[in-house]
Amino acid sequence: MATTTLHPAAPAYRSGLYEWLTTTDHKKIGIMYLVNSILFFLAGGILALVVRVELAQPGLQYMDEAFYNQAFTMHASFMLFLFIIPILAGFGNYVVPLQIGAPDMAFPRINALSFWLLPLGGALMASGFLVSGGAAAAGWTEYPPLSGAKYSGTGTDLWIMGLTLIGTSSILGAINFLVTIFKMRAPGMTLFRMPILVWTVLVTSVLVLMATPVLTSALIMLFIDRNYGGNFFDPNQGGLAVLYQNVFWFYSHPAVYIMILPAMGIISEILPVFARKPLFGYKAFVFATAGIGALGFSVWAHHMFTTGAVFLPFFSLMTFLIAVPTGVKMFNWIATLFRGQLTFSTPLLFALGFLSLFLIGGLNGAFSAAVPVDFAIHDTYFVVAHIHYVLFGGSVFGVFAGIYYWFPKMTGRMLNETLGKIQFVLMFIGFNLTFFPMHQLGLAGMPRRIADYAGNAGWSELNVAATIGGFIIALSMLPFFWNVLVSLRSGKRAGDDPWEANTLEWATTSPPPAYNFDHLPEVRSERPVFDARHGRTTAH
Ligand code: HAS
Ligand code: CU
Repeated sequence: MATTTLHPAAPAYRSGLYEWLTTTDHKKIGIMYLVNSILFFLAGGILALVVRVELAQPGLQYMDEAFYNQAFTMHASFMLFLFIIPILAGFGNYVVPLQIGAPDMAFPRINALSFWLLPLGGALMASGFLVSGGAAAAGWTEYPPLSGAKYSGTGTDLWIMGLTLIGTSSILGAINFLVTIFKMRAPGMTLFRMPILVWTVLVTSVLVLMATPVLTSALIMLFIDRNYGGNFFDPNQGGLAVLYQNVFWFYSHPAVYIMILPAMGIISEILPVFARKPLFGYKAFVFATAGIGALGFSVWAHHMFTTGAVFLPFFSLMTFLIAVPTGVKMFNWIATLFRGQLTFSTPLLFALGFLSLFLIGGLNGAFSAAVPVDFAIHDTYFVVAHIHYVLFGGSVFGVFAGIYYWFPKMTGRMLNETLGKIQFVLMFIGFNLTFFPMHQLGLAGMPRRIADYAGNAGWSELNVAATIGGFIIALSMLPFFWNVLVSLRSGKRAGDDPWEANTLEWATTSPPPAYNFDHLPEVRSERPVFDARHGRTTAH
């Protein structure tokens, strides 16, 4: 087998805390992304429990409305901006250079900067809890006038500054991914031989590059309005409140695909390995991903149907259209599983969880694309059900699938399968108990973002169920953390390629050396490691 030799002399290895704080190694940075994101997942989860405890019964029991508003605002802000987006970037960081046979990211120091902006931005945002008036409280969308100077305090300024840093981190990361993917692929790794995860990170990076600066501009306008007497969004001074919504959603709708595409990439890596088949319809999958990315810029106003300020037929049609490429992917995933030799290891279970739950979330999104339906469910718990089925059922299940899949590569140790399955079952049950009833609550008219509701509204039982479910989800994290701790010390040795997988990261040691590969197998298809294992050397 022909091989390509890369960086035979890796630099001397420093150890300890100093190494982590100063590293520019994409693998260490990737792991720091994951750890930082999981910490914010915990913080966001605690805030979610605060919200669920308050909502379990009618009346106000444990807090006032002002604190409740901070709790759900910071819950969503942590989960979206400091957990899901960065953890997917973390997987990209760790896995993409390995999968394309590169020694590191194109700009390793900028990569380190992208990471360090995250804890900094997160700390700024979270410090709102310490100032008088408390943290940001106008919802994760921070619509004016609620987020204007009249109705909110320093916490909102801290939120704006924190999010600007987080956005900068995303933009720098996107440039880094794009240059890495276009310029640093190993010999033979043509674009159409790249693993699907790399494709999803590529399209996601384009979305970040085009959308995130627009968010930054919305934040800067809001900041000017709040602090320097700008009147961008104040109708009394000739401004326009819906301008903020337009600019915000021009970012935030593409952002929901920033939050799902890499998770789709993760499960597209996992399903073929555990079904022992190639991914069905590789090229269709690539074009569907690009199609979702492109269409993603023409649907933002489905968040503003009820404002009366957008052209309904156009945005409704485009929103329906975006279900088509996603449907193509659904078909491909199911066809990949069809007649495969399935091994029900934990990564596959989480990937199947993704498939079933994202399907529900996607479909109820498609319901909301119908304008009359949206008028009925807008700002109700139905939307809360939708966002959790796509973001938790989709992205978070995808993230855990990825953790169980790549943990052996990152650490050299396997995670325990029994504990993994216990986590999956608890999380799956807890998730559905929490969020399925929210469809019904929404249809029964329960608004989102309220701390209190009438006892005779008929919403009490379903709210109790949702709160119990929330605690089961929290419980499901215990076997996970236990599993990670025990496995790090004494987990079974993984070897280079424990899953008999297809892509290049499995062709090096676990964990890989500083510059990733001593030599690379020849790349003649999108499954180079499979080819090497089966002695295939001819192109197909
Ligand atoms: Fe969404 C609101 C529509 C995907 C996240 N979404 C949100 C919010 C978030 C979010 C966070 O049109 C709330 C923001 C807030 O705080 O206010 N969403 C869609 C549609 C899709 C979709 C059509 N959303 C996502 C993903 C997210 C995400 C992915 C994050 C990861 N969403 C909406 C709408 C609202 C909304 C309205 C506003 C609601 C309101 O009033 O506030 C699609 O991308 C989903 C496509 C996937 C599928 C499933 C698989 C496809 C198959 C093919 C066949 C299906 C067809 C459709 C042909 C559809 C199997 C059949 C049609 C039927 C009606 C059954
Ligand atoms: Cu949207």
